[in-house]
Amino acid sequence: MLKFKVDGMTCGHCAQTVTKAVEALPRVERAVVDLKAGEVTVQGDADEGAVRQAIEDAGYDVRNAA
Ligand SMILES: [Cu+2]
Repeated sequence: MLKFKVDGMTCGHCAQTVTKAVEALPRVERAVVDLKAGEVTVQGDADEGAVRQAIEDAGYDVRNAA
């Protein structure tokens, strides 16, 4: 499981965008966005760099692994 602190997610639409982008990656079982905490939890065996990149490409800032 991977966990990231992500800046810029403000609403349900953002959560949906990030969830879709991350779940499109290989070896991701599920992505869960916690809007209040500004966190994204990724279940599965995904590559950390690939997840980070997908979130950045979707337009959000990954601060660090939470
Ligand atoms: Cu939004």
